[in-house]
Amino acid sequence: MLITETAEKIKCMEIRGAGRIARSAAEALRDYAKTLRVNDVESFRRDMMEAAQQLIATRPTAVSLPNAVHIVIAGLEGSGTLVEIRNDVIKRANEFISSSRNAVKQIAHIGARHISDGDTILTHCNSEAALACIIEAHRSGKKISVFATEVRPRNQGLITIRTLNAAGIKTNFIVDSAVRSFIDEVDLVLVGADAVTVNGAVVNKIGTSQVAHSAAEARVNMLVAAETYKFAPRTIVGELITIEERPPQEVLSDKIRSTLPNVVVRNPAFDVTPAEYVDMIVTEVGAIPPQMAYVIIRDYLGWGIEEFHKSFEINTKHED
Ligand code: RUB
Repeated sequence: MLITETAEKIKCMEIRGAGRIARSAAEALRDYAKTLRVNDVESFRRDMMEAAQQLIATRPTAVSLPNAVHIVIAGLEGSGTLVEIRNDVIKRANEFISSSRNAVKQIAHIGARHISDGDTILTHCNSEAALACIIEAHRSGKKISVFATEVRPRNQGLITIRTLNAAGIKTNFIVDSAVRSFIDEVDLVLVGADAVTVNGAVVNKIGTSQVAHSAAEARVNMLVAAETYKFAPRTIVGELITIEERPPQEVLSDKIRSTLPNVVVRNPAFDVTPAEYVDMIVTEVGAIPPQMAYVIIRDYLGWGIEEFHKSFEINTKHED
């Protein structure tokens, strides 16, 4: 798929969910690298960098997107011929795509071990990683049932209930505001993530923090399923995750809004759940307490102390 086409599909959410967004960006860069007609390394680098920027700019919250893009283009600055550099991008993209798929499978096995026979699980939004854990627990013979939220305004809950229904898992479909009413019937909350910060805060679909709050009040454990490439390296240097605010038309039509001149619709797509509300984050390399997020960033995303210093210098320069 061409870069612009992929970028448009990510923006309008035809391609959505942090893992899928990351893989489709890697695929787009790979296909672009294959077909890019240039005669020299410099032009190849320039065009690839532009494509990378275009993809990263589509949605600001899912850290999986810039992480995937950086993994794919990491070899661009190295030395080599045009053929070598082109092949390097293609190889890295293919490696990322297959390791991302494997990560979800691995998370499913690890996450399923944290689900007990007889559990009722509440999930919010539509997370491939969270659903993989639930489906794996069901597949391994555990009798489980699910509460799935509607997820206003884009109704991702519908995708979730279709998947659970197809897997033969008993599911209760509830409106977002009914979470607290049903939380006493729930044994475990399990959601995905768009980003995990260095201090273990989880950024996920708007409403997740309310779910987490209800779970904490009712002493229900909260698990987050997140591949390591959803951890946000730049939060080490204090960078905040940008919360995407989407168009008001997703919430209220222009026709209705035009009759309400004093009303402003706010439509943030994500919110932040502090680490204290999260019991465990299930990654492909193991289930960790949120306080261990730094270890993932350092050991699995390769953000050593040099990167930290480089970024710190850049940040300080910006402040001057
Ligand atoms: C999707 C969302 C999902 C995470 C994790 O939001 O919040 O919970 O992206 O999903 P949107 P996955 O629908 O706005 O993209 O586990 O599939 O990566």
